[in-house]
Amino acid sequence: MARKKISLIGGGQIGGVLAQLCALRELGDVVLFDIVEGLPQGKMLDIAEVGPVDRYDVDLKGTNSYEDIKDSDVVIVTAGLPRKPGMSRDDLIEVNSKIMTSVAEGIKTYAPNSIIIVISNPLDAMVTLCQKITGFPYSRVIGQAGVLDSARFASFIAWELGVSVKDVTAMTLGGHGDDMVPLVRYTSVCGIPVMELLEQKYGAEKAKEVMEAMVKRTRGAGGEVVALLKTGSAFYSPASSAIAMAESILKDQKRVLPTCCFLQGEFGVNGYYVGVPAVLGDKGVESIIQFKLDAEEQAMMDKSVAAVKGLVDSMK
Ligand code: TXD
Repeated sequence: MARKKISLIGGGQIGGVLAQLCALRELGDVVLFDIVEGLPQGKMLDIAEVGPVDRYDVDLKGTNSYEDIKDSDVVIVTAGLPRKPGMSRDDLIEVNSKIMTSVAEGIKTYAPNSIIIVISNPLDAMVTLCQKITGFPYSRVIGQAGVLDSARFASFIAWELGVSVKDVTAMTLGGHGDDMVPLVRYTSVCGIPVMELLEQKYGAEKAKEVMEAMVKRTRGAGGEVVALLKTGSAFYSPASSAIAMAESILKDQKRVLPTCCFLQGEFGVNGYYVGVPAVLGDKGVESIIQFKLDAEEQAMMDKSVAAVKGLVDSMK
């Protein structure tokens, strides 16, 4: 079997961690592209030189030339500016749209058969733009947000209940913005609905308050990290989250992961990229998992989708 090839567009904070994770897991050969001369070459040399210690053996190349991404199976895009304290993700749209336009053209020309995972913000708008410019099928252009948003929600629940983060399953839907939809009803600890456990601990009324606080913290979790770092945004967690998606695609694992997907009627959304659970395999999005939302959940979803629409329509 030929080795897989992963190209990473953007060699900044997230790009560097992505490259290291690809190497550590030997997902395939890796190309790191950036417009800054020397940056991707330096990072890849640094990661390559520790292969004998970490015991990975893959080809790692840093480049400033799109030609090097040819024959990629998966391309992960982080090119674009991150937030600074006080900024919303949407404030990045103008500058990152220009960057995404050139990146998507590069991928279209040199890696026309690849599956693209976009990470750059504002996420839902950048995925939309990337699909539009490449013209790739919707199933081959997706975005990472939900794996991370769900992991943040699961972390808060585990810390609150004093249980292992490994045993919490949580899910968020919707856009990657302040209106994202953490789905309390489908969140569980080892299969037990989370509200049942919180009610045992606190009684019904306080349990509701505690959950509301965790939902709020999840919605603002990206900003919480930005406020602490002051110079940029989260990078370890978005990288790991995108790698889970890439691995499911490269190994055809068919994992069900919250993914920013193009919807055509699912959850009442038509013609927009929004976060929903999807089966990820070697064809990209192989199916979207649908289920019933109650009235309150649907209202939150509609609000989140309205925010995505507003932003995406502003690009037209
Ligand atoms: O979960 C999520 N989706 C996210 C997204 C979570 C956190 C941060 N997220 C967003 O990812 C963030 O708001 C940014 O838009 C991207 C990348 O974040 P990162 O922290 O990696 O930003 P850096 O360190 O500034 O790196 C960006 C790199 C930098 O090296 C630039 O030189 C490069 O992008 N860049 C380009 N690369 C290729 N082509 C072009 N045109 C280009 N312009 C800049």
